[in-house]
Amino acid sequence: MGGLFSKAPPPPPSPVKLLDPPWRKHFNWGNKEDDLQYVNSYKPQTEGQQLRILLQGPIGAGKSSFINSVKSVLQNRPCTESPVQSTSHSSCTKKYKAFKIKKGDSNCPFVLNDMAGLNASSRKTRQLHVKDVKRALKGHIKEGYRFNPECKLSKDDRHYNSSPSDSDKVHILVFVIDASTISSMKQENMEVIEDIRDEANEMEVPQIVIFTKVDEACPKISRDIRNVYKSVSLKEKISKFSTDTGINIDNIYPVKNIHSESDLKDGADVLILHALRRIIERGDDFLNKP
Ligand SMILES: Nc1nc2c(ncn2[C@@H]2O[C@H](COP(=O)(O)OP(=O)(O)OP(=O)(O)O)[C@@H](O)[C@H]2O)c(=O)[nH]1
Ligand SMILES: [Mg+2]
Repeated sequence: MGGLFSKAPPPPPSPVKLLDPPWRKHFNWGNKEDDLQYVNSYKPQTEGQQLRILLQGPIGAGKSSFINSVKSVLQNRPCTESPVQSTSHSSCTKKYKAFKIKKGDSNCPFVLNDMAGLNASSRKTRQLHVKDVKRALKGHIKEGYRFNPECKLSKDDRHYNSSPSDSDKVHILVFVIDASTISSMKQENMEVIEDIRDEANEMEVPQIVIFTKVDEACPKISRDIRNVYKSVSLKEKISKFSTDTGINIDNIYPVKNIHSESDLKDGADVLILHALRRIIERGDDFLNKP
């Protein structure tokens, strides 16, 4: 048996607890039908107006996957229309493209604009990226423009829209952030996000944050997506991001993007729809501002 000075065995690691009740008090897993009804019946006040949602975020954060997820949930089958990357060296999405969603014989009155992931490789590319985003926010970039990390869109380019309509302008900016790598996110990326926020704030364009890959960020969520608002580690990541950026925690929505038929049934669909509804509501508030 152990002598007087023998060491006691270390205590077993304490099991990671889940929060009970979940930290986001007013989230209801039963609201899917209500959110679906809101999104499907949404119509801007002005006839013919289009609500434009612009996605922004680091390379590989899941911007294109989020667009596919929205389409998957609204069409009730997995969709892979926006190309998704398999390596994370450079942005897979190179062109400015607005994704429409079919509704009966026409399209939903909102579009999701995909663009190249933010390029933080040098000070110059960071500044150019912010300038491109500013032009996108103002509606100056035409569909199909291929982003060039070496120069911003020139006013002489055939893709420069010199007289944007209200529908060409961006009404809500969505930052897409990878929850699984946020702890090691480069300071340069945070700085670009701040610069883009400054431009959006100047134009009073509202902003929302989507935290993707929550399944990879916490094993408890990987096991059951319904633990998303019970995970202590995810709550800490979201709170820290909110403090660092000044973005209110109520404007940050965790999601797992839809990749398969089963994601459409296990609760990932509920999170995507909830985030989409909030995006549309905030964008619509901006459209209706006096
Ligand atoms: N596990 C998991 N993987 C995801 C999720 N969202 C995206 N991914 C994966 O992350 C990788 C990058 O996703 P993309 O949608 O291409 O990211 P992006 O932001 O559009 O990237 P760029 O266009 O290159 O800037 C792909 O392999 C996706 O399958 C998620 O919620 N969970
Ligand atoms: Mg992409």
